[in-house]
Amino acid sequence: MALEVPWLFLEGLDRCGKTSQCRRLVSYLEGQGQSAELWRFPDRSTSVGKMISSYLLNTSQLDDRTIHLLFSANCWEKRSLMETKLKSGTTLIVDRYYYSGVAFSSAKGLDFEWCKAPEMGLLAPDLVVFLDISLEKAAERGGYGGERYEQLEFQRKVAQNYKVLHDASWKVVDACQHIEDVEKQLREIVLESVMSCQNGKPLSNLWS
Ligand code: Z5A
Repeated sequence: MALEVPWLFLEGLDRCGKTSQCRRLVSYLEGQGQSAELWRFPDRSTSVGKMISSYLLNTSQLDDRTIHLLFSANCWEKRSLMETKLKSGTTLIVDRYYYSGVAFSSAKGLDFEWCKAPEMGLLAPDLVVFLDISLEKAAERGGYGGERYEQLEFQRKVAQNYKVLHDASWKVVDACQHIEDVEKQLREIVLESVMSCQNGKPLSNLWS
């Protein structure tokens, strides 16, 4: 199946600016006459997403492996819609996806390979963009709220895991720049990706 639209996801530490930049990218693409949608994981609107949300808000407790599998299930329950959207020509700009699962769960001591296993077969993106920010800079952006993972020491471990997961295919953008400069760089990256998808690109699966 030939695919003519690119899709990508943004990763990074809490407060790196993913949500702001995903919104801006979608508006930009729509302004260019393209069909584009913003997705985010976790998607807290589904029944699985509600369990995740309550865990993140500290109103329920779950075993580390259980919550990891729920994050994974949250991606799986959206997989077929994702495929339908992409095949119908809608570019998806996704705020977090599977790398968050590995980076956050393994920060609790879970094995990387164990964390990756349930994600095998999810759709692989055309592009992973990592918004790079130091812990100190991120903390300056309003501080952390009350959610479970919003703690400096935990975020430090997550940052180390992202370094291990990082590979040459990732595009890294300095997220400490002015918000407009980050946006400009992201637009360039996305346009490059649109060009490289012009002759069609098959959908592929993760970790295959
Ligand atoms: N998680 C997991 O464990 N396993 C998984 O599989 C998945 C996720 C998918 C909830 O995610 C948690 O789920 C998350 C990982 C875990 N835990 N943490 N930490 P979430 O999506 O609900 O929350 P978040 O991803 O951490 O994002 P956030 O707090 O919404 O931050 P953000 O999207 O990166 O940033 P933002 O909202 O765009 O910006 C934050 C502030 O900075 C805001 O005031 C902006 O105006 C400001 N900002 C943005 N860019 C700039 C620049 N360039 N300069 C100055 N200020 C800026």
